[in-house]
Amino acid sequence: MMQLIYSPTSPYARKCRILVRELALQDVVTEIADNPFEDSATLLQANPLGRVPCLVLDDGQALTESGLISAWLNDRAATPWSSGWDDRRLEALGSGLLDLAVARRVEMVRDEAIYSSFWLGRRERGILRTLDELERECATPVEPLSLGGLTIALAVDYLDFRFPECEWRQQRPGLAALHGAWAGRASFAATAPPL
Ligand SMILES: N[C@@H](CCC(=O)N[C@@H](CS)C(=O)NCC(=O)O)C(=O)O
Repeated sequence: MMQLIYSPTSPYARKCRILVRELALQDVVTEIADNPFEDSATLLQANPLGRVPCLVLDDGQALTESGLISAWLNDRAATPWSSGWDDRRLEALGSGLLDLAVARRVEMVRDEAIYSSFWLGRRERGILRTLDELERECATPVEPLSLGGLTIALAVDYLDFRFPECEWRQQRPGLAALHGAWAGRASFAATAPPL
């Protein structure tokens, strides 16, 4: 049985947990909850980076990075999602949006004395530019059940989770529709971060 080490608030880990459910891999992947900031022996032994998600394979090898784990899981599914270069391009943009949102959050929870308005502003501008670009991409509807579609939906959902004041839906009906398609799915609800 493969082991997926995750934390309940990690959007990167959530992507892998959703794939386990959507691709019907629950019989071959078991989930192990962990808090990466506690540096548990289980996590550090599997992943020297000290980050989640981490997928420990049956032979003991471990995969890090949500994109790699997702591609691995998709390859093992009986009915994989189709994923070409265009989807990978969108997946990378969605992952980048997530990276900016997580970096903005990290900057915000620092002690105010060392908090950087330069980095905060830089992250915010990047988030807005990427949201606008993704909205243009949605002019041709993005397939929700794709690695790109899922990653984008998770990135905007993370904005709702950490920055509820962010009105990303305004003027972005395409992105709102993509998020809406995921919001109604059982796998999305089952993996939602705790409030
Ligand atoms: N690029 C990585 C990012 C993973 C990541 O940053 N995970 C966070 C949780 S959201 C973590 O484990 N942070 C602990 C740390 O950075 O020390 C991926 O796609 O898996």
